[in-house]
Amino acid sequence: MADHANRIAVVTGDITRLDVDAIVNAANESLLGGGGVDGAIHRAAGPDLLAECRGIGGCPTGEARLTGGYRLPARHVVHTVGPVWRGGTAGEDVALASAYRASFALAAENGIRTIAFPAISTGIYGFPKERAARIAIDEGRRAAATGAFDRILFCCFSEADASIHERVLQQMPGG
Ligand code: AR6
Repeated sequence: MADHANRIAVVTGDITRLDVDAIVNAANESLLGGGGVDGAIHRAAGPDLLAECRGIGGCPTGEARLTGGYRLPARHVVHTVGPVWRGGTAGEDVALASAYRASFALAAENGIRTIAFPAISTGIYGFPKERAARIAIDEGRRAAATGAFDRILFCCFSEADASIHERVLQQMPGG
């Protein structure tokens, strides 16, 4: 168990630079691009990514879809859609956990062993950062415990976000 838990790490930086089997995109239900990390991933991957996304026809909140990585160092992109924060009583926690769980499941089905996540829903969608980090790391621990992954990275865009994740990771031992 401890061995699997040690496969989880928090890193700071631009997720589009990571050389992993898959990076996760915090997309919207259209899968046709947007701002934030979604915009950065589409810019770095190039137009072929959007072309493949067009053929998918969208993704409901809490689900995930797989594409190629094109010009990214990552071979694949797992596109998932987190919830828009509406105050916390509209099922946001369950929807966010579902986005992580669906991403891990899709990755495992496709033989992806190294995966990096951005802090889904915590930017434009307004989900409180620490609450989201608890859900992300809880789901990361469940996925690590299956043994399906060699490396699970939580890629934060700022040092401040990374310290929140580090703190949560240390507060929640075991799993
Ligand atoms: N690498 C890593 N993390 C990043 C990067 C990057 N290059 N760029 C931003 N972040 P957001 P959401 C962080 O807003 O809240 C889009 O328009 C950012 O600091 O990208 O799920 C979609 O199309 C934050 O911590 O995603 C949707 O419409 C985290 O990524 C909507 O935004 C998520 O912020 C989704 O909103």
